[in-house]
Amino acid sequence: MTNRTFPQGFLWGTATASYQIEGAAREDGRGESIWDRFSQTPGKVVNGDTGDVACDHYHLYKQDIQLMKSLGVSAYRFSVAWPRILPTGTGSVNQKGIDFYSRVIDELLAAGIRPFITLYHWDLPIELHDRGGWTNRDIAGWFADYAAIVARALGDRAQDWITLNEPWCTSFLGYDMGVHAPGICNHHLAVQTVHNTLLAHGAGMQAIRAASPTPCRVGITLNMGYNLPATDSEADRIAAENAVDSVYEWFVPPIFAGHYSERLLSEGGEQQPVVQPGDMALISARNDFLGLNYYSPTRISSAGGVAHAVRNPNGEYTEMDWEVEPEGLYRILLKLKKVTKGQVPLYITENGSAFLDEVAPDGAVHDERRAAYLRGHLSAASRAITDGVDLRGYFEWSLLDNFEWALGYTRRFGLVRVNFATQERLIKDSGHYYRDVIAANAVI
Ligand code: IFM
Repeated sequence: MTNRTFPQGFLWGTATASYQIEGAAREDGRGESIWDRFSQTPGKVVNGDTGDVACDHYHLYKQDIQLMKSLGVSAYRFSVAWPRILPTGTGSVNQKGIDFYSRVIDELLAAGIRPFITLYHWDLPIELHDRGGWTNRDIAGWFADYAAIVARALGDRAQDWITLNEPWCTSFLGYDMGVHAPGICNHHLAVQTVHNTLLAHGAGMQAIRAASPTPCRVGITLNMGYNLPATDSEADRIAAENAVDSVYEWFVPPIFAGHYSERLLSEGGEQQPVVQPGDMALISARNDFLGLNYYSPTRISSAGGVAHAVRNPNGEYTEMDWEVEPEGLYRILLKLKKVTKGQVPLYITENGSAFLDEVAPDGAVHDERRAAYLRGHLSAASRAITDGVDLRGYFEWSLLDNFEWALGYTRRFGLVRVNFATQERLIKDSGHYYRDVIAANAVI
């Protein structure tokens, strides 16, 4: 393998999530989710946007899968909407919901694309929220029951499962900062939510393995950046090394070492998760892989004597105001290799960029910056593999422009442009670039 070529069998994927693309919010028995409620609450989402229609993928899934096939992707990461399967979160199953995902899987397999299913990408049934949502530890059981139903129904054809997407966001954006559904601002509840998401992950893994009719692999997806020094100074280097990375600290030690980070607990004062006997064993059960969502590093400065995050005055930033810096991806991959003792295969389950795309007079989208972002991050991934990281696949975020949560439709991440008025799709130049990368199995 040269430095730019990927191993044989490396998976080239794209990623999406149910609420961000499906639409059909009230169709075929789907129940209400916390994101339906949140987006319909005035002032919560830019322009009052909602996922009611989104990319209308619920109806256009065949076309979207054909688009993926034309790009040559070998894997697709998508999420199942809990309220399509169990409209009130627990109890009776909505067969039409199962049937939809069953059709998606059949279509994927016919196109030669391997499904990676995320069971929770933020659309919690509203009835479960009314029962305390993620702050209620019973959610571990509710989630495990739901996961078993899906694994039993689809596990004959899908073998790769991700329990939760970015539980840090569920916990802190949803329950501490209140900028995501359900929009609560209570740090103590957020800390307990961390623990409950971890419990749900452990219980979910058990349930999926027990219910799947075929052997399967189960993991979780965590969003992680990397603390890089703001300057070359020794003081900044030390400050960056010592700065807390909240996602890493809250989730990696419990899952891979069976305990919470001493540092977080000692800094947390009275804000501690309530842990019951047996919890940590459940949480730290074997993972078949770990999914990493990487977008950007954090720059740490020691100026003024206190380590703090700063902007990089020389950096390039995306429309999310996230710095473009592939070195952070390389470093976090190496760090994860070390912490998992090289024994847990890794997937990059999301990586991508939002830019202000325009359709040019020639009818194309010349998004050179997105293609350059991809090239830089794929080079970093390739370097990490050369340095011994067991990286098995890369899922670009995202296949389609879609509903970017509280920012509504104002940020476009897609390799494929979506005209939200007509639902027309148009492969951007970055999509063509990705197609060529896949064909070469190398960064080009
Ligand atoms: O759109 C989100 C996705 O749902 C989760 N990871 C980050 C993406 C970009 O913000």
